[in-house]
Amino acid sequence: FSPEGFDDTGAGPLYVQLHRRIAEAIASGRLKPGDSLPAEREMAAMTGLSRVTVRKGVEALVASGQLVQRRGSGTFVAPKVEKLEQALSLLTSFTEDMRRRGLNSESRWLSRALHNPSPEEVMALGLAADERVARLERVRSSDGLPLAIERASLPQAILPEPERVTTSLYAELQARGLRPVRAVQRISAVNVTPRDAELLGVTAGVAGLRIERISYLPSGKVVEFTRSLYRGDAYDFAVELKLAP
Ligand code: 16G
Repeated sequence: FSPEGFDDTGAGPLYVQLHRRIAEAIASGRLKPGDSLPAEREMAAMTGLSRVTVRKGVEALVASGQLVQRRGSGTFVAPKVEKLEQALSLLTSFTEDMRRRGLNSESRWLSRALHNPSPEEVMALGLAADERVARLERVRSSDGLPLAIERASLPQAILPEPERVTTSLYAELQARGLRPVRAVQRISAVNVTPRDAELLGVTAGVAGLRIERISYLPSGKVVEFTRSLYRGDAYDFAVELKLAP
């Protein structure tokens, strides 16, 4: 970042010139995914631009997803994210989906324990009066890239020892003869909250996909009520449509 080349004689507003310069550095590979950018104050000193101009230029790159801002740690070049296409009509688990693509899957556990259920969980899971709920909360990643936050709730009767789930919930259910065979899923658009943005390594406010899944045993008993937040920049959900009868 040098002061040379910024001019106010027709090359567009100064913040646009800065935006273009950073975008070019990313495109040419001079700035690489994960590289950190100097603080706003330093960039202003290096370029001779005002802090307001620097902020506007950086904000535009954050909005377009080329830079990522993390509270307390600074501004970085966004990691390269290849979009994953995910079929919507198959009842598969995260681990299975990643394995099918030849990718590894990792979980960072946030919590894994039995709790007293919330009214929402009682309704979704159809819990008995004094039944507790197993809650599994984790960040799901592949090759170090966080892709989704998952908050799964299961009746205690289905998963009495949540701490036994180490890698795959569905593998554990399968081993206990309780693998779900049917599920309903709802997808909605959200803006990622600051807390979730921190967990996913994205900028607060970017687009995310909230997915709710309720899955069932052949008997009709509910197995899980899971709320997931998928990165909007990492997922494409695809479904096959048939002609209405
Ligand atoms: C998927 C499911 C989630 C399930 C999890 C089990 C969606 C939106 N959600 O992520 O409901 O609990 O897989 O994954 O697809 P695991 O067997 O790898 O733990």
